[in-house]
Amino acid sequence: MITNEHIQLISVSNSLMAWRDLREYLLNLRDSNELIRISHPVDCYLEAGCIADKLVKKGGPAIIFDQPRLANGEISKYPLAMNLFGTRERTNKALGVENPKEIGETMVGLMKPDIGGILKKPWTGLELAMQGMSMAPKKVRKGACQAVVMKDPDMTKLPIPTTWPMDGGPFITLPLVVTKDPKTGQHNMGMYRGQIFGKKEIGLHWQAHKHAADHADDVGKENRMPVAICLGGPPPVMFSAISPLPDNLSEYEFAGLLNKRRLRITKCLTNDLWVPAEVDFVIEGYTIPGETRTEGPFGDHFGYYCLEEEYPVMHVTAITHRKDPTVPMTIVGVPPMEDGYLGEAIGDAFRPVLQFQHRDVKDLFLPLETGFHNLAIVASKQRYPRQARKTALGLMGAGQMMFLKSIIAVNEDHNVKDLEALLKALDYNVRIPEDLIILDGMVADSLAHASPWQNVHSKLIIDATTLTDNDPRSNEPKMMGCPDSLSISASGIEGVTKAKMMASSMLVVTTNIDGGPRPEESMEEVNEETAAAQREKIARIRDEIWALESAKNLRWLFITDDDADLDDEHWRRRLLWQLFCRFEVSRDFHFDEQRKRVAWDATAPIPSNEGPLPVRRWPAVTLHDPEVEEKVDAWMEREGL
Ligand SMILES: Cc1cc2nc3c(=O)[nH]c(=O)nc-3n(C[C@H](O)[C@H](O)[C@H](O)COP(=O)(O)O)c2cc1C
Ligand SMILES: [Mn+2]
Repeated sequence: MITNEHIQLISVSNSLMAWRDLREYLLNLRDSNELIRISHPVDCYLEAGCIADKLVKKGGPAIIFDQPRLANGEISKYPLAMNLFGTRERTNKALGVENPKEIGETMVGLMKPDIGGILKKPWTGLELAMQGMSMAPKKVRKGACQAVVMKDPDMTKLPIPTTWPMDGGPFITLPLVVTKDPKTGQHNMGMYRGQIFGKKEIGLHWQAHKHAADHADDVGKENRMPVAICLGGPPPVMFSAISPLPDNLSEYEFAGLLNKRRLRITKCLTNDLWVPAEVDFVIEGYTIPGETRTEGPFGDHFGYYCLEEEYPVMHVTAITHRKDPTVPMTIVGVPPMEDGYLGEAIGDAFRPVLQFQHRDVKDLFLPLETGFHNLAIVASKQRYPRQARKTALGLMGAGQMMFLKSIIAVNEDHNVKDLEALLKALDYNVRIPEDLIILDGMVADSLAHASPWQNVHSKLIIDATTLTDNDPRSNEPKMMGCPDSLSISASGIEGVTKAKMMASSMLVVTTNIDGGPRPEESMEEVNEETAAAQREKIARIRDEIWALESAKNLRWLFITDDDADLDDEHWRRRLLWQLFCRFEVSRDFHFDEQRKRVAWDATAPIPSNEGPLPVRRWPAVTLHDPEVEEKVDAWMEREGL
């Protein structure tokens, strides 16, 4: 007889599997009813991505399109899979863990072998050694990924979606890009999207801060740089490509550790790179140092189209694949989306490692609504005055945390995932300007379109901890709040569409900016006149609110566009995105004369060079094509999805 306990055991062992390849994972999803197959033709152009997005939003299953229709109307020979990681549970299954923090705990275990303990209980050391061994990749002569060699390599035969209507073309959205350090030969595997320019040309979007860009800089002008793009493979191999690993840990070793078996690697046919042998596709080729091409636009993680930029071009020399390959892809855009689950898993997996290096960090949360890089909430120890600020500064320089725009530091017992608690901390603990620390001219994410310059912006640390008893400021009087009637008075101000109190010292108002960027289209040209009018309007609204008697104790004033509906059920989530993805600290933060309060301008800015700091082109928001969306909605309703 099978008892409940048995069932639990079976499901635990199921979820903790090591995956041989993508197929094994897909079969498991099928058997647990988490996969649907679509056997009628579906367009790679917009339709497949729209379906995947809708499924993610509903916490729905993974999907395989068996007949993906290519741009030329033909049906691709290869199935397209999407939404493989679209729920927290599915991501955990893909990683073979019950909670991603197990991954970090294992890594920390490897980083500090407890010598004393190992001597007393040798078997604990044995397990570590075993895990250590599973990290070394294993070279094999022929990989499953090379079972079939495409006669005339042609990228346009692969089912590669165009996910948003204004995208510059189809993009590989889950690529595992392999390069090697020209000096040491150490391989790197990073996920950098690839734009399909033609049969044999692919744009490689490795941002300046990433390992492949580092390799490219060291190649030397006279040499070609070998590159391979792998698709598919065991899910932990894919996860490894997005993981923010330290410089000295290779993704291949990490993939072995994650998947609890050594990663098999095999040599490419037309260059000397070694690639994971069990992936579904390998696209081999090279870049020519110095050669670039305009890449983008592309609807990206922040919910905006990425601005066009110059990026290297890969020339394809071979395409090989498994006998039964599947092409996995994703769609990114206004959060929440599938990559949100991957990002959350990264956060959970790497928190223990971060805490091992930064011992004051008690907890850390990167809300997916802010695209991960725009906000981190950090619970820090605060044993001595200003310790939390020290913690935040340390994190700003830790690996890919360098991309962060804002950190809110909170007390060590603060629940970092609780938005109400966060508002309370900002409301009660933050004195302006003393608790706002602004760092000008720092590293920015290449995707940060609100930054005044590409890759350079200002950073903000908000110290929302309580002061220690021995802090020089510890005898300051308590701060007061505002009456609720403030929102009513503020709504009456000309130009204010809606006003709402968020907390006793926090007010948010929405407005409509004449000639301002609309979500549907990007704004390419500077327009000094309308930009000046925008600045004036914001200043007027701000000053009139500040002048209200009921605003005497207002410390935070948020101003944003009225495409945010403050009456919507999910308005706070939406507001997080709206506030953090539209503002630049040094440009859009305004203090009053006594500097006791701040206005946070998060209206989409009009491009301009004449303001206090430049506003670059302002991109459109990722929105589905209405016709495609209607068709997809109708189809999903018919199918009961
Ligand atoms: C779906 C997805 C797409 C991504 N696209 C890019 C990209 O186009 N360019 C980039 O530099 N990073 C991109 N990233 C982030 C990198 O994969 C990530 O920073 C990784 O750790 C880089 O590896 P590296 O440190 O070896 O360079 C993407 C991540 C995900 C999850
Ligand atoms: Mn790397």
